[in-house]
Amino acid sequence: HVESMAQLPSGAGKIQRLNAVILGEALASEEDDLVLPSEEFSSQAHVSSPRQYLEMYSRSIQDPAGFWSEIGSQFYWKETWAPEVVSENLDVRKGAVKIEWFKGALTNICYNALDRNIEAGYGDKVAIYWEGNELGQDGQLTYKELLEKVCQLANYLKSVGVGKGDAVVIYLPMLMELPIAMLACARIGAVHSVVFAGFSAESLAQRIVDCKPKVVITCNAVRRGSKPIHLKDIVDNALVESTKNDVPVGLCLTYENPSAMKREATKWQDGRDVWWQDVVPTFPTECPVEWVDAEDPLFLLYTSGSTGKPKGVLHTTGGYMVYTATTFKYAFDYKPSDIYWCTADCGWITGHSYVTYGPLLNGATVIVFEGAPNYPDVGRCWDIVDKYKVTIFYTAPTLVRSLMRESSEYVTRYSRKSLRVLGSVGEPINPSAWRWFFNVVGDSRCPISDTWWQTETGGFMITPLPGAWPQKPGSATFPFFGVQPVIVDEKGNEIEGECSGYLCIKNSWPGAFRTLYGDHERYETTYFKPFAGYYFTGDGCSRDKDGYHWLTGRVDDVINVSGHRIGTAEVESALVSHPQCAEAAVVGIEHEVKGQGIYAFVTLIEGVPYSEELRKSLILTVRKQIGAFAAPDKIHWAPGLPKTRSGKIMRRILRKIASRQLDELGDTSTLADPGVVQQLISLSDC
Ligand code: 6R9
Repeated sequence: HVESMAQLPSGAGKIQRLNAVILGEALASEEDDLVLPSEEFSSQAHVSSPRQYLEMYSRSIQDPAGFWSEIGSQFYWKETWAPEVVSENLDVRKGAVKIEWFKGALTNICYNALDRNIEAGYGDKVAIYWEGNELGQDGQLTYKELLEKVCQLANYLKSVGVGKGDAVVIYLPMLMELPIAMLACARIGAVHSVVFAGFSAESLAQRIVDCKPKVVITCNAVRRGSKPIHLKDIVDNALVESTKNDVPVGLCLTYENPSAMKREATKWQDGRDVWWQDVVPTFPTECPVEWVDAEDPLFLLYTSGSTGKPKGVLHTTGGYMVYTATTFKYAFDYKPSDIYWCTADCGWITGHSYVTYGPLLNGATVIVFEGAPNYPDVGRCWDIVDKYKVTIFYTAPTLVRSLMRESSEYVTRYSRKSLRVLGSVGEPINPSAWRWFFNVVGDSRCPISDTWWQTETGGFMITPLPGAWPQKPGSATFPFFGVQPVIVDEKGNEIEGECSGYLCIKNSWPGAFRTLYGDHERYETTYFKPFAGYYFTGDGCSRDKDGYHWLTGRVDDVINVSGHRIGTAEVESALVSHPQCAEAAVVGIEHEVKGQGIYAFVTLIEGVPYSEELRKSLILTVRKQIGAFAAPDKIHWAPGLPKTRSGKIMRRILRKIASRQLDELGDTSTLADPGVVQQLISLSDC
């Protein structure tokens, strides 16, 4: 793997010399650690060397239409596309932003995920292993069985008048019925909008009012950890609210989840509510496919912006299908014998692209886990890995860090020898968490795919291809095929070479979102106007001398201290490298002299007491790793951090606590544990 010189195209097809991967030099300078893939791994990988990556990447940039046509033709299309494949305008100055891939072709993503794989001989292969909240509570469906379930629900939905283009809101926990419902909608051309079942009635109502679904699909209750949550009550409240806003929903299809709640105990509205188990199984197990245009909408997924109401990110069918399947295959080096587990919930984009569509399009066996990773104890993940012989494990840094706080005996008591690839998503993974994940969980054998992407991008954008490149802990490495990341300065000028700035993308890729539902103007303003001619990601990024990309967090989280731009993630990473620090979140506060100061919330390893000495030693660590200018002005001891149910730290709340604007905390109801906020406030003066 020691390639002396490699070439990495960057910018508009320009080939930039990459002084990459000169192993001896990089290690000698001690600037970065390289983690080399093993010979054994690389030799069996889809992409086994930097050179092979570069060849494929160059082709994807020089001839995107040819590159994606070739991959696209591996799917089933009722009618194929015109030779153009892609038509795009990303430049607001030239008129409306418009992105189209495979326009005019007819296909169906459910057909491609299920029927096509069954025809290819995967009918009796397990599509989904379901693991419930309780130990020993499980189930499974083969591809054939999954298709039958999907068809029954699709037929039911048709019978109640749901057709092509109609919206269906899905508010379900991680039961098999969640991917079943998504696929059933896709089969009949309906547009699903999954709302994470941790959202409040108010948030659910807001989404219902925006997309006006014909049906809401939910279940009566769910148990997460030891806590039962009555989902149907939340839906009831949301439907009262949406009715007040002139969006009454006539049908609430409710799955009875008997291990959480009996149907007799469920509040019911006759005429509107229907039990899934009473109707769906009575429908035929075959359902003809609705062929849709590649550019017909597949789903809407609401995501929060920095201001205003949630945005309905709209993805269409053909490009999304080709892109999620291809990124899944390469970034995880997927092989048919793999058993794949992604811990994300289908309520987020990761669950759409990498629990449901990407893996199933590849004919993969997927684990759907309903429970919590710390129930009954913090070894649960590794118990599941051993139980199903998981080979690819994909999770978020927040989970890695929370497990790191506990004794590694919870990990090492399980074998984990089936694992071969690990993955990370959702936020930058700090090098110390990366190392723990790599060394402890993966026994220093499994490459880590640190996949950078967004709800808007549909699939991976910057990601390692395991086996291809040496890795640098904490770097998402290089762009995926067809993706042209550029780093621009405030004025929107592209910066070459070693640099940091705003991350933008030039040209479109098949998985890109096409609009914000009902608000194309906001789509253009938010994403295409800040730097004309580019898609603006909202993230900061630096590129090192070897061309590796380092995501530094949202630019709204960047702090400017005495003219030095500091990514909150950089300071956090330095703090958590301290042996007694478990987790850290950093925000900017106003500072008289420096413009902005650095305010750090720090969670210590279980059992370590707070002390003045420790405070000094934490600050010293940051000074040493980044520089004196990055030393935190304040360390705020935090027994816990405010996180959303998907594990993202709510910096908005931390900023308010840091600046003592306690009456402006805003909505804290979507936090996994709203109690941590009071705890933090009471510790403010320590
Ligand atoms: C997939 C997902 C998108 C934002 C994105 C960035 C952060 C995601 C990351 C990462 C660094 C990674 N992010 N993956 N930052 N390294 N590997 O999480 O989508 O919920 O829309 O969030 O998450 O800041 O802009 P979404």
